[in-house]
Amino acid sequence: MDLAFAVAGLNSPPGLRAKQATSSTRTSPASLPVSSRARGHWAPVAALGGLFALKAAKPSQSRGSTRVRLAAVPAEKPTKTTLFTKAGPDGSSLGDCPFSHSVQMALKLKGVDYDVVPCTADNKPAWLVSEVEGKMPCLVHGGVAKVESAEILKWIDQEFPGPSLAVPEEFHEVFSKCGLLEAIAAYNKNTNEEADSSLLVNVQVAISQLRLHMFDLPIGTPYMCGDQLTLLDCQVLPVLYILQTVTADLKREAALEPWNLSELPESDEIRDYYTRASALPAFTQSCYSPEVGKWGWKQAQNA
Ligand SMILES: N[C@@H](CCC(=O)N[C@@H](CS)C(=O)NCC(=O)O)C(=O)O
Repeated sequence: MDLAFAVAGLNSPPGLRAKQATSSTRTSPASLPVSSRARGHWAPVAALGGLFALKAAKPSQSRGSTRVRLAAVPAEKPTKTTLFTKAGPDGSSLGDCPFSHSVQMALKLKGVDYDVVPCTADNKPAWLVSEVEGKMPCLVHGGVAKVESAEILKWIDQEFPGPSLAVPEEFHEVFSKCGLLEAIAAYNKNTNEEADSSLLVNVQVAISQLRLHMFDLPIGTPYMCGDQLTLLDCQVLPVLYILQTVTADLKREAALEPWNLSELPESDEIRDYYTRASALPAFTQSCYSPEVGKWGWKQAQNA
């Protein structure tokens, strides 16, 4: 059974209202003002050529035009290519999972026809539990069930025709080394004012690592590895989506000052990258809703 799932679509990319900057020049890190809030922690950021906190547009809450085809939990392992993933608060909608978001992006870039099956802890099919310890995301294809998103992503690239999503060897460690997911997770979970500035700086340092990576590419390179999206973009964008659609709400609820890419100058490489890449259908059509994202991170705060 297919359950249509659609989040009301806006034209702008999820979480960023800013006009796309098309400048062919790099933003000069040295020329940018430093956040008064983060000034005390500025040294490591400056050393990385970081550029933060120019007060630009306030973080927005715009939503992606999501279209994910959801199916009910089947008892048997499906024959159709199917992604088993965390369910949202109602137990049947698409849950917040950046790893599944990455997997869906890769499937869409390959043009794969697939179903998504959101599962709760209580309704995972027996084979999922016995075969892969109930781990999700789990992609089933051709009777094989794969878990661990990094492995699933490589598998998708090898298994399906369509554009190569391979990440050049020299960029294999960009995502794991930048520590973006870990930094955003720690920042999102924090509700303590004293710790917030340094956790924010960690997020900004991780973003700086990505910016430095982009600085090494020819000027005007649109994506993380070149002119086409690769698995690296599939990993980075779902994490930036969290920062852009969930973090500010969490911070306001905790009476903390919010920060996200919208605080950066419009010509900032990573802000510009997110504006550009998050407008692509493979991204917007695989987003869970910001409300579901907030629900997930509130749970993480209380865990
Ligand atoms: N290292 C794993 C992490 C997967 C993960 O953390 N999945 C979470 C959501 S983001 C999940 O599905 N939790 C629900 C469950 O396991 O029942 C991967 O990369 O696939």
